[in-house]
Amino acid sequence: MRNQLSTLHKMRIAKIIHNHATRVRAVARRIRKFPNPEATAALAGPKFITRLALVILLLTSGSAVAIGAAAVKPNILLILADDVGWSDVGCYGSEIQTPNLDSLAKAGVKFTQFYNCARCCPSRATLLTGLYPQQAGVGNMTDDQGPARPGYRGTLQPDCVTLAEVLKPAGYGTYMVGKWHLRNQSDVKPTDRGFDEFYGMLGGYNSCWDENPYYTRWPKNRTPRTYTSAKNGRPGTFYSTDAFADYSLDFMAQARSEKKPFFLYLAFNAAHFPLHAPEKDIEKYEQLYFEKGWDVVRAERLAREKNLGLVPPDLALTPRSPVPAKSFAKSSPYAGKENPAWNSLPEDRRRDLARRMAVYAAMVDHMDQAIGRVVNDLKQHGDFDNTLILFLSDNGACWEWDPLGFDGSSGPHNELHTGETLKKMGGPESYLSYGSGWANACNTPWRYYKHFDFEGGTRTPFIVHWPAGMKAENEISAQIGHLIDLMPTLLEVAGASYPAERNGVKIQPMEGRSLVPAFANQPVVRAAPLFFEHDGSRAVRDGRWKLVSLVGDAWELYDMEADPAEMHNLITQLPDQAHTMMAAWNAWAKRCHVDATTNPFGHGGAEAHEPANVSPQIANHPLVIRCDVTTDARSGVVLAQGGREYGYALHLSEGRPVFSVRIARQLFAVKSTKVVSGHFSLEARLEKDGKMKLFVNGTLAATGQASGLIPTQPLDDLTVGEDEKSAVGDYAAPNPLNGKVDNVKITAE
Ligand SMILES: [Ca+2]
Ligand SMILES: [Ca+2]
Repeated sequence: MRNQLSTLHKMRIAKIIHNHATRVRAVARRIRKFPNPEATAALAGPKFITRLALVILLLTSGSAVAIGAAAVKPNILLILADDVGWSDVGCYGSEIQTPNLDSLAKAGVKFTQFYNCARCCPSRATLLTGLYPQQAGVGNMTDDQGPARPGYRGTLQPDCVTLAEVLKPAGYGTYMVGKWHLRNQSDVKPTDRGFDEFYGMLGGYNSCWDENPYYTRWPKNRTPRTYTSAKNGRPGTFYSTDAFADYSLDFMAQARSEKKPFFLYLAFNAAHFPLHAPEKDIEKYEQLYFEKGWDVVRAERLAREKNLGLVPPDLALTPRSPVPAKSFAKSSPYAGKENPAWNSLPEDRRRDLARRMAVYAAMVDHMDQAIGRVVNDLKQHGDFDNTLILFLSDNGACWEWDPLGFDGSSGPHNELHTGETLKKMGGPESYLSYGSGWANACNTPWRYYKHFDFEGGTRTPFIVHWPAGMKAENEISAQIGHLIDLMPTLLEVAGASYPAERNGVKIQPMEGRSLVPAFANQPVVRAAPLFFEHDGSRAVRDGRWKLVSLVGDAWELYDMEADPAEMHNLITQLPDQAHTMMAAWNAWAKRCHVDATTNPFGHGGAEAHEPANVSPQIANHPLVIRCDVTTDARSGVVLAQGGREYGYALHLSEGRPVFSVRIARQLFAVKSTKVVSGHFSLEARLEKDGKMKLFVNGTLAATGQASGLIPTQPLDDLTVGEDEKSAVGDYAAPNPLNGKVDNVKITAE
């Protein structure tokens, strides 16, 4: 790949987001008023549910008593999947084999209307704190958007507590395994927020095959397990999902030896990109997806969902979801159009896409195998009955960034794999996503995807299993619930209390309601609607009604009982209902630091990027960076791409040019011996073996050695004359240069 960038401009792309609420209200006043339908109570669900034979044997009458029947505090196993869609688990209609989750559901409860927060970081913040993401300070990703936007600081704020922090004083051993994704520059780790032990990935996503440097053990003085990483394209003994199961068993053993009940937060990175899975699991699915394609898979999943009683029997298959014209997708020929029909694609493309989906399915399948190992361990030690097991996903399936998926790093680059190279997809040398066509299928029957507040983004499978605390037989609950409910639920089952303050700072009150009554098929009474905002998308769910908008778009209103797939917008028919919900959303936004209208970064943060023509794709490429500089300044950034984790920068320090490279947080810098000023040219090279060279006016001025090429596409875009957001080099960002930079040319070979 050759990727050149010769003209540079400022990266900030101002986004003007129109809030149509005012206009809608004006229209509303001109329309004849319809009677305002009675808002239904939280327990009201689709009528078809009542046709199911539900066998619920309470230990005694009333859920509180049922809880009390568990004389010993239950263990709590909270399992979170990553980017797994609503219909990806077998018991939610999938063809993917998940026998372990299916058997938990068979002896437990499946919720059909449970919500997350549409994206990795906000969902994790809410799950752990019981607050809306913006209240916890993580309304977007891990970028710190500054004190003017307190809802978007990128890490948990001082005025909230985590599940681990509340369960620990109640006598629990608190353990986390898996993906954290809740740290910005403050670098807060799980062990800083109440967890006794941690093993996993502090960041958002990376290889499932290479342990180093992406997976770490905290506290630092613990002896980690030893695995071998992939070599020469062949897997070693490390595969993240298996390692997570290993450490889960270790931590459960630790709790037993300390005679404590445990809280284990097991946050898989399956099935987030890069899609990586063992070949034997991929093989189960490759031919199946080639033969069926996403259109047949969508139809079959919907049929199974109807048979399982998860959706109304008359629900029609929605049209294929659109490819949002957003971020990298802006340069895609599919942007703004529906996903293409499977049969419209040529055979080689269908083979490539079938393999992508097979790797994804294999990740889900293998996650289920790992859950099976944990469940078996509980059974072997007699802990299975009194362990409350909860399973859900942090957001809907991921569309990034068009129907063909990407390769190499999150971005617009796609490779059509054919013949023998197909077999390498999913292995250690591959880095791929499966795209919006398959994501659409994984969210069947809902519309849209991860990022969005339509149901495809926010509705999660939710399975609850706890033989000692509730007796349920393949029960389905249509009660509406949300991640905010986990905090009060787990407090209740653990007999723990919500503190008034943490480290002397007053804590915000919980937003959710305990789901314990729902475990006993009793209503959860909810005083307020549920609210959503992410990346400017917005939603309100209030009983049967849902108000929702795409970013910068007008509100739409849906009757979720009659139209759960959000197909028939009632906003003009029911203006009063819409108006009431808009006002509620606005009041919530004001109360909870929610700001959907402006984003100083102009994009969605750590997982999002500006359009493809802005920053070169540099992952694993030798680099040649050239430019002309005119300045009398002694310090400042000439250019930078990336930040504190990965990237490169050319900058001046005490009048001397410096070439800095950052790889997995480690800084490699070479500094010219000569002082420069006035007009001069710079050229920096990062070579295949990690050798660094810096030329000033065509003369070699410094050499050094980095650990290799930059292995991943940096999160921060290329900026000239300063280093936006986090700093690559040994200076405080943005460190602007007072001068002129011309003729920037970056070659990624
Ligand atoms: Ca996710
Ligand atoms: Ca930066």
